[in-house]
Amino acid sequence: MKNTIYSKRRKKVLSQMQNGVALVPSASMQMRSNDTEFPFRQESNFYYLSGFNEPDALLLLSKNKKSSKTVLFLRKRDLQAEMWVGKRLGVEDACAALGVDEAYDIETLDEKLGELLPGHLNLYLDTFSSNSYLLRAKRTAEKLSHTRNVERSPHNFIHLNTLLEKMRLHKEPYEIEQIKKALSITKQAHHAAMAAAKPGMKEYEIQALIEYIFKKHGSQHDAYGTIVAGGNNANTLHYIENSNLLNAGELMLIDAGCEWNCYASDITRTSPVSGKFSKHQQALYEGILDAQLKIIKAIKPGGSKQKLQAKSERLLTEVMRDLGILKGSMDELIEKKSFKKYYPHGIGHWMGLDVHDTCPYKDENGKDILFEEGMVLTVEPAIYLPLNDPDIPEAFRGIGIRTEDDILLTAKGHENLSHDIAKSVDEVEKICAMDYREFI
Ligand SMILES: [Mn+2]
Repeated sequence: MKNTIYSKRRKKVLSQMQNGVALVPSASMQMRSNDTEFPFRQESNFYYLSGFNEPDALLLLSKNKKSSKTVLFLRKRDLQAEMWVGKRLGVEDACAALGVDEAYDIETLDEKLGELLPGHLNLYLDTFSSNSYLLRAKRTAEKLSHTRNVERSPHNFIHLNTLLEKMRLHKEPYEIEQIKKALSITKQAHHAAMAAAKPGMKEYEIQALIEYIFKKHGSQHDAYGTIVAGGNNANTLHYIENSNLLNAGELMLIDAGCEWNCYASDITRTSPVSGKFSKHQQALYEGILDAQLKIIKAIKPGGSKQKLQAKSERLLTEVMRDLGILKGSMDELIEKKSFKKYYPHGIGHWMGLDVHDTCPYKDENGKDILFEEGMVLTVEPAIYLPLNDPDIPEAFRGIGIRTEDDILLTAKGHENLSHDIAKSVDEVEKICAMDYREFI
């Protein structure tokens, strides 16, 4: 079943290729310090086409008039190395396990490329990458181009990512399932965090609880660096220090999501450290939430992220004007983009194998990509009001609020995949009053 998904995707890539060879390298282990390494995370495009989770591999798809085939280069079995760092699939079992036509030891790459590249015109690869396998393939292609007895060899470089990014934009049912599974764990973590937070705790204690729940439920990785930001720290957009105190009366912004089989979840919630929103916090929170609900409601096939952006700018400007944070007429505030000072980022992004999925927002003609069934995007309106900004009414200074959900485009509209993560003031305050152990 699993292999069917990947082999279907490989066939789809092949069907869009002219005469040529496509090369997709895996990730490799990265050194953290001296001889210790970062945890391994597979390269998304490689995983998308292979489902194979080992480092030091390369997928090759080739197509010419005569035939097309898929080839995987991977590490050979090595009992000594496997005793130290774990089992390898190995060359012998690769074809049966992964459904590729041929498999070879990655150490024979240069030699095999010398045989596999001739007879093809195009090389499909990440043209911007400095991946060592891709550089070696380019060198082999260059050498072949100087060899007179080879009838022809690849000399056109085509950016493969463009093709893959378009494919990844439309999620298959299997992919939606993985995102839903990731979200079911992320939900527990957010609820536990809301319930556990108390004045006097450190932000990293909440981070530890969130990441404990991710791991406890079998998530292999956090989809991105967890943000736990108390009070004014929420106004630092990518605050990952998480080392300050959570203070009574302040809000706590948490942006955290786990991965499931390399698929991301991306959720932000803002909750009161002491368990109850203050009047001003609630007014701002409900303004942003109301805007978010209206934006989500507008999501349906035919829409676009750019339209949602414009809608979010208007709605959040209204919120800030109503609360006296921005002053002036709506038209003037929109015209001058006054909202940018307190809402400086986009309304959302594609999500999938990457938390910020590398799918296009504009097509080849520069036109906005229109929403279609199967696309997944986040919706994350926010207002950040720094403590040291004298233009902001004093009661609102030091408050930063963001609310983020993951939305699936359906045939007629949308499905909020994270609809069951507490969000209204009542729901959030109810969770805050609970015992966090109920969510572990
Ligand atoms: Mn996001």
